[in-house]
Amino acid sequence: MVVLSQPVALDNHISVIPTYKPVLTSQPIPVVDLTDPEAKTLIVKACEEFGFLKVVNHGVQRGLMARLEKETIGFFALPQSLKSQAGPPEPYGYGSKRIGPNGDVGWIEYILLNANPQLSSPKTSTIFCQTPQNFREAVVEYMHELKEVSCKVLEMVAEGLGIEPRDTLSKMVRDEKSDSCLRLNHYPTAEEKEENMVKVGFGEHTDPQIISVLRSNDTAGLQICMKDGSWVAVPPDHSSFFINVGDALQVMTNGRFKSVKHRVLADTRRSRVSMIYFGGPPLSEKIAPLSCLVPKQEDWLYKEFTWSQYKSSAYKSKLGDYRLGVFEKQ
Ligand code: GA4
Repeated sequence: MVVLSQPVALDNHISVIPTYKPVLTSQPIPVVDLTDPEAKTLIVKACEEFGFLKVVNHGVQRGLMARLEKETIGFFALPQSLKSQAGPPEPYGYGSKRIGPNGDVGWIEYILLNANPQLSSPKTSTIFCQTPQNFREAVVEYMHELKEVSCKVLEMVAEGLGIEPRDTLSKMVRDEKSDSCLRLNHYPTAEEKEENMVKVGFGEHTDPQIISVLRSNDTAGLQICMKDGSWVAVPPDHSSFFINVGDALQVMTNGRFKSVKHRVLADTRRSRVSMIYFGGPPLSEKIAPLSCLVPKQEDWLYKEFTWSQYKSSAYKSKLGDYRLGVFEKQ
């Protein structure tokens, strides 16, 4: 367990951080051992039922996970003036409280980095080059490993769904032009103001990409939304990864997998750090239901779009919006 002791660096003048009275149900989160011969079937089942699962025996060294966590804590402990030089996020860079360009806020500071140096703007590259060397090295190594985890899971999904070839999904993330990114979040502790009210760290949303792979320290906060609309708290586990189905995978499976709505509520005693790898396709990739799953176009629930079109539309939306609506067929 890591307790961050640095003073809270978030500016306090945004007084509109939403608070929430959590109403939770309990439900076990599916756990899949990636070395289990049945893993592909279990992953598909979890993606259909929850759009979410935890994976163990994923092959990433604990040492690397711990190193990135330590470097991330070190980064957020830098003086505010230094961190602010790496912002504002457009969308890459350092951000505090403001999430996205359309007025969403949360009890959070973060840095968002593009995993593909070719897609980084000169500003983002400069920002990254100015971060501490140990931090940079841990980030680069972690992104490499997480791309492998994402691709491994996507290949199991393809096998489990009978999609051929088995790299149909993973090759989009492995592509040298893949638009994948890494988000490092720091949720400072939040004092309880009113009884049972907690601050929202990151409001409810779905992830736009194909797959997200999340790891956090041992502080709680992540919650996922069930099909019936109830919320379930995900117990933290710093040695495992949590997989989210993203909007693009929902489309490619024609809605068989649902991108999971999730949120993070701030803990009142401990700060939380999380690192999420978002596996995305190249900007020019056409996203549509896979014809091997849904051969007849009249059965497609979504229109075809490019990842670039989806991203532009996503960046015009608010965090909690249902972004796939405009791409649904009538
Ligand atoms: C949610 C998932 C990822 O964190 C993210 C977020 C992005 C951002 O913070 O820049 C978005 C959000 C996320 C969805 C809608 C748009 C874009 C903020 C926002 C309001 C990096 C992503 O890809 O989409």
